[in-house]
Amino acid sequence: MADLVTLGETMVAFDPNETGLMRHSTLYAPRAAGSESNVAIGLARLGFEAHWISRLGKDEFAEFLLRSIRGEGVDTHGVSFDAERPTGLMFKERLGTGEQRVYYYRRGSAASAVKPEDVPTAAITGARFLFLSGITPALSESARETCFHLADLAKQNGVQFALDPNLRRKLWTEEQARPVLTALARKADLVLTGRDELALLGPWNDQPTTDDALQQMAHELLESGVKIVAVKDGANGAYVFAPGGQHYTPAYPVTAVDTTGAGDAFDAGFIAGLLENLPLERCLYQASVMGALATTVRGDIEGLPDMENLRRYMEKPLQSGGHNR
Ligand code: KDG
Repeated sequence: MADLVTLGETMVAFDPNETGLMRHSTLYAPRAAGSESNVAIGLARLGFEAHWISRLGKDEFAEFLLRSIRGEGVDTHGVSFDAERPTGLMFKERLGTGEQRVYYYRRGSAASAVKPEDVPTAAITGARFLFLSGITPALSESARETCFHLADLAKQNGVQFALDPNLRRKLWTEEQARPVLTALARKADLVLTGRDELALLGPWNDQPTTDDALQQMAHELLESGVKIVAVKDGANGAYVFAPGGQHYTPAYPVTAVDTTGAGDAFDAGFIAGLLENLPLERCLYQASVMGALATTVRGDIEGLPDMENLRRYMEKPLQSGGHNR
């Protein structure tokens, strides 16, 4: 039985070796980039059984992604191949100011054509957790339909459904995203959201700028049937809300070099805590340590720890972002 099954698009991300406008970039490192495979890798590194389902083109990029993800110990047997459509790609641009931009080449990709029949039912019903991000329903009608189908399948079979809205403004607008994410969140047992994305999960127009507004929104989600709401607020820390109470943790001190993938690492850390039956406060702390560690290294997953190191960092926090001696 897989501890976690997830479905989503992973692209080859071309990461430039130098900073500056893309037009001047001559050297790129390819990396696997996909929120859902990041979560699966995060769990696999901690020793859990994670299964990633997707569609890839019949191309060399697909081979690169399979090798990268499988090489991390993630089960990829649910991946199917499309001879007509390519594997999605993205390019990163790292400006000298520290600003990062991404350019997607994923429209019409193999993964965007995913449909409910592509996912073996047993892969979902035999897992402890289903993880979906709000990126997948933004890819196409059939991808959206697949997300709702999987969420229903999870619910009917007692599989815990975890959702991260992961808003991607290059894929859809907030107006397009809100009804879809709100409906999907109503089916979730666990919502893992950025503070700035929380308002998209209900009929709220404004972001929760005050703690009262944050609590109010989280409680409304709990009243709608969600069992746990975890809220990520970057350097300001993170919160968890559940019917039994709420907790806050300050951000774990690290020197961040690349924040991409931090949210996925947080999700993996939190779900790992639930899989281990840790108290919610401990799940939150573990998640925040995972999220912080992911930022210490360039790339989405390169900074993710194994269980031994995660425990070490949890027991002995780094000194003000520096290194332990
Ligand atoms: O969370 C990091 C991912 O978002 C990124 O690596 C690629 O999944 C991705 C996306 O759709 O932007």
